[in-house]
Formats: sequence, C-alpha cells, structure tokens
Amino acid sequence: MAFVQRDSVSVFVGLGANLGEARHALETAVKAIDQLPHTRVLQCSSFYRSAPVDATGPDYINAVIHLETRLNAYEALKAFQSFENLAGRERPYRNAPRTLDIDILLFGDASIQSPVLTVPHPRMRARAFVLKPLSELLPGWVTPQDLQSVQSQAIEKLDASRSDDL
Ligand code: PH2
Ligand code: MG
Ligand code: MG
Repeated sequence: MAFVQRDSVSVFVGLGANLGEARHALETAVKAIDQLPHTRVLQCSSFYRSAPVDATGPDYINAVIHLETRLNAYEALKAFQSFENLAGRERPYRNAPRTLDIDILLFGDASIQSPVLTVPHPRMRARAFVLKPLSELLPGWVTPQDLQSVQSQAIEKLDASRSDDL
C-alpha cells in the first residue's frame, strides 16, 4: 500500500446489507477488514435489523465497527469498495438495495470533503441504523437528542445467539 501513514488512526465504519445473506456478508466483511495490512478491528457492535431509510427494498442488517489502521482514508475507501464488489454489490441507482455497503463514518479527527469521500459521514447523525450501533462503541458521541430525533425509524437489536433472524 503506497500511502501508509506513520500513526495509526481510530476509525468507525458502518456496515449494511439488505440483499442476499446479509448477516453473513457483514461477518465476512469484518474478517476481511481485520486482515487488511496495518489494520485491526477492535470492536464490533451488535447487529441490528432496520427498515430502509430514504430507500426501498427489504429490511437491512446494520452494524458499526471500530478499527485502527495506518492506511489513509483513501486507501481504506478503496479496500472497502473492493470488498463491496467481491460481495456482488451492484449500483443501478442511488440507495439501491445492496449485498454490502461499507461506509467510513469517522476517520480519527479528519474532516474530508472530496469528490469521492466526505468524512464525517454527512448523514450519520440522522440515521438510527448508525447512531444505535455507534452508541455501543462510542457512547459519548451520540447524544440523547440524537437518538430522540431518529426515534421514528424502525430498528431492533438482533439476538447474537440466534442465526434465524433473517
Ligand atoms: N443505507 C442507505 C440508505 N438507507 N437504510 C437502512 N436501514 N440501512 C442502511 O444501511 C441504509 C439505509 C444508503 O447507504
Ligand atoms: Mg451507506
Ligand atoms: Mg456506501
């Protein structure tokens, strides 16, 4: 990897899928991310089932992971997009149902506005499927007002011991 930086950065990443074996796709993605060079997954939230927000199609499975990496944000983005493609992701239109979506939410304290990447993720505070799992990993970041403002969005935490939730 060409752009490895010296210091490792603490990164939060949102995972989602609503086509195919969604839960399996998320589990596979977590393992693949953990195996990236200079990268370690530190924590994974519970898995949640959520109704599509600004989108149509089946319910999503969502989770958030915390990792540390020495890749820069663009290297991480490129790797995540390759994992999406390997999972069979198609992009017929904006917010189309998908087999795997991997979004950088927070990349250390970086603020990035480029044509390919905006960090912090511009819609993360408006989405229960990000705020609920993120509040498990980074409780101080998610305020009660944040959670209040998304309480109309249907979401349920899945039982970790059950494999038949889908
Ligand atoms: N992702 C979207 C649009 N809407 N809704 C839910 N519940 N979960 C998602 O991951 C999601 C969504 C665009 O990435
Ligand atoms: Mg997304
Ligand atoms: Mg995405």
